[in-house]
This record gives sequence, C-alpha cells and structure tokens, in this order.
Amino acid sequence: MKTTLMRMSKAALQLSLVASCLCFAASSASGATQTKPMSQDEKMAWFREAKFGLFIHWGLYAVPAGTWKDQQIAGIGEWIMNRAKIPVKEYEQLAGQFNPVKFNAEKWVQMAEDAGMKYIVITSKHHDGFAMYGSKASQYNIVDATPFKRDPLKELAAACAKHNIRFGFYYSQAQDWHEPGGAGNTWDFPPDAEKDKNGAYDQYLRNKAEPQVKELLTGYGPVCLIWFDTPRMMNKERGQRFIDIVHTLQPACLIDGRLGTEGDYRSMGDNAIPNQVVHEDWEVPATLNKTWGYKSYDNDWKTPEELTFKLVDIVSKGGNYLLNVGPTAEGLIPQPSQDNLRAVGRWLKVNGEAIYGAGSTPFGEELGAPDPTTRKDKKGNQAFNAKTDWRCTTKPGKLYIHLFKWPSGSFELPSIKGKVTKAYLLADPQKQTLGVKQNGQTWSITLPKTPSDKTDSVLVLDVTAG
Ligand code: H79
Repeated sequence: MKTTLMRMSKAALQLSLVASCLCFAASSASGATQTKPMSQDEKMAWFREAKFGLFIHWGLYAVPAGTWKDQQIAGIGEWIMNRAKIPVKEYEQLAGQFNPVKFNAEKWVQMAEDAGMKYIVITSKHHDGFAMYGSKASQYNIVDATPFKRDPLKELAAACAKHNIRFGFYYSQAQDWHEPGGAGNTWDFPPDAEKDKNGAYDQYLRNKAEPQVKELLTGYGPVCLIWFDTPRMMNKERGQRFIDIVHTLQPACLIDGRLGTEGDYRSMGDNAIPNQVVHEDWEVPATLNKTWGYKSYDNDWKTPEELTFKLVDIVSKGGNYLLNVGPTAEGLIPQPSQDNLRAVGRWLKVNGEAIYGAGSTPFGEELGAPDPTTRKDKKGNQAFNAKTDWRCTTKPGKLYIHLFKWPSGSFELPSIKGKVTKAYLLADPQKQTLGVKQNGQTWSITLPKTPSDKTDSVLVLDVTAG
C-alpha cells in the first residue's frame, strides 16, 4: 500500500512538471519563448462563453434508485446510504450488481451537444465514496469492484474531446461515507469532530481524496473544472492542499465555489437562482426533477418552457446553468430528461446568439422586487415577488429582449442612455426591421401580432453607447 502511494506521487510529480510547462507555453501569445501564466480573465473565458453545462450524478445509488428493502427513501437519491443508514459492508454489495452495459459515452455527449450544452461535469466520487473510474488510490471503484470493469470517465473524456465539449469532475472531497476518516458517516464510524481532532480526517484526505484528485488531473486529458462540494471540516490549510494540486497539475482547471477556501467562481445553493444580477462569475447547479442521482419514481419533471426560462433568467443575472441528469444503473439517461433537454437545445439552435457569451441585464425592474411587507420566503429571507414577462441579455452594441409574454402591439423598453438604431426578431432569417419610436429616453418597438417562438421570442435591439 505504502509503496503504491509513493510510486504514484512520484509519477504525479513528473506529470505535474509536464502539465505546467504545457500550460505556460499554451498561454503565451507567440508560443515560442515567452512563458507567461494565464490571467484570471483568460482562465475564465471559456466559462463566461459557455453558460450552459450538463451535470451528471451517476454512482452505485442508481442501483437502489430510491428504494431500500422495499421502502421508498425520502430525499435526494444519491443520499440513500445516509438516509437509510446503510452500513458500509451492505452498501458495498451494490458494486457487485452494478453493470451498466447500456452505457454509451458517445450518446451521452451527443445529447449534451443537442441540448446546446458546452461542458460536462460528472461525479467521479460522490459522498458514498465510490470512485466511478479506475483508481489506484482505492479499490472501491468501478473498474476493480464491479462486473462492468470499464472506466466510463475515460470513455466520456474521449467523446467530449471529439465533440469539442469541455469535461470536468465533481469530487466529494470532505464527505466520504465509505472511509473511517471521511466526513459524514456517523452510523458506522465516530462523530466527525473526533476524526477532525485525532488525525483520521487528515489521513483520509492525504491517503484517498488528494491522491484521487491527482489521478483525475493526470489520466483524463484537460479537465475544465473540479466541482468540490459540502466542505465539512475543510479549513484554509486543507483547502490549500487541493488548490496546490490543481494549480500544479492543471493550472487552467477551474475550482468551483465549494472547496472551503476561495475558488475561481461562486457556486450558488443547489437549485438556488438569485433574485438579482450578481456581478461576479457564478454558476447554479440544478435538477430536472427533484433528485440528482436516479430515483425510479421521481417524475416531477420541469417542462422545456420552465427550463428555457431558467436558462435565460440565469444568463440575464450573469450566471451559468449546470443542469443535471441522473442516469440509471443500466447506463441510460432517463427519456424525459433527454426529451426536455433536447427541446431547450432546439430553442438554442435559433436563439443561441442571445445566450452564449452574453452578459447580464442593464435594467433590473423586469426581474421583480422585494415584497414591501416583512413576509419571508421558504428559506427565511425577505420574500421577493419575481416577474416573468421578459428578460434581457446583452452583448456589445446589442440588447436581447426575451419575451416570455408576447405584448400586444408593442414592447416598451425602459430608459436607456444610448439610441436604438435597429430592431428585429432573432428567429427571423431576414432580420426584417421593426418599427421603433422614441419617447425621451424610453423606446417603443412595434411587434407583429404573433410571437416568433411559443416560449421565448427574442427581440434584438442594436444600440449605440450612451
Ligand atoms: O451532489 C448534489 C447533492 O448530493 C449535494 N450537492 C448537490 C450538487 C449535496 N450534499 N449535501 N447537500 C446537497 C445538502 C443536503 C441536504 C439534504 Fe438531507 C440531503 C436534505 C435531504 C437529504 C441532510 C440529510 C439533511 C437532511 C438529510
């Protein structure tokens, strides 16, 4: 065991030198002599362009799919081990039953492409501690412990490279219910506070989590980001060890906002879309139904119209949408997930110009307003009365007005400093000019009788800087 670890860290060190040289060379303009590290703007550029990504929660929890010993277990599917307090020895047995022979990396990535998604983030290890790739640091992984024996993350990395989709990993760095030192498993092991004090947690970090993150950053080509989660007992020093690993092995790889120390962007709460514009890089992870990991009986699907609204809403507030699927234990993405995502993709095919690389709204009144009373929302924050008639995304010289409710006659644009020089519908191949009337600083755009899209008709306004 000890020698394996030592051998591995040597290999990782060698790879790290190669990787950092490559990145430095790649980031220099001339490519020849200069070795300038990437600026933060250069590092964030793809993320700011992408806007829409696919999250995949896939692991042993897809086998019980929300039911344990004939009982439906409440809550999110990937938490079944915790919610049903399944002992490690029993949960481990699921590995022997996990044989997702219908898994096809090409089909998954093709679906993401059809949906208009630009990056994929998959669970390499969730809180249950099971690695979904061939890991040398722990035998508890899909190659060594299941009849499947394949490494699906290798296959996905190759398919993503082929389709020009960026590829990243979710990695549960703190919670690991399989290990005595990992956070979270209090039914087999001592309380977390004890592990924190007696060195067991650091031992887990050093012997499993850190080596596994190194493996992910060395065996799968360029990793666009690592998505850490639930930073229990993560302090500055522990977080820094992960940052150092990422920066050494793949300096261009982004770190999400849940490591426990500062990452490259802010991660909002699960399914938590902010009410207002947030002027920093951010992303919201979100579900298509209620669960992340597959649950056979969760059919509470958001409609394509709701998903399109959320995508536009998020982009108009300056963020990215990381939208999740939970594939089955056979290796299939549930059909309603596929259908609903592809419907969003069809809208994006026509209207992608208003999403990819687009910035936030310069207005804000269209988003709604805080409730004037002391009413609280479900989370105890001041209630907010959201409006949903329209949203605005932007690019230099352009305002994209997303009309979810088609106004009769004309659209009244709130005050802007510049001038509207042309108005047309994005779905109109002829870009036929619409009538524009100025009333002081506000503008009225004459619209046809019927919307150009049943969900979101995008009105493009060419504007001069004011
Ligand atoms: O990976 C997904 C979730 O499993 C993970 N983050 C997303 C991206 C996550 N980990 N923890 N949480 C989310 C918060 C968990 C809250 C709950 Fe529960 C889990 C509510 C119900 C089950 C914890 C356990 C609180 C009650 C029981």
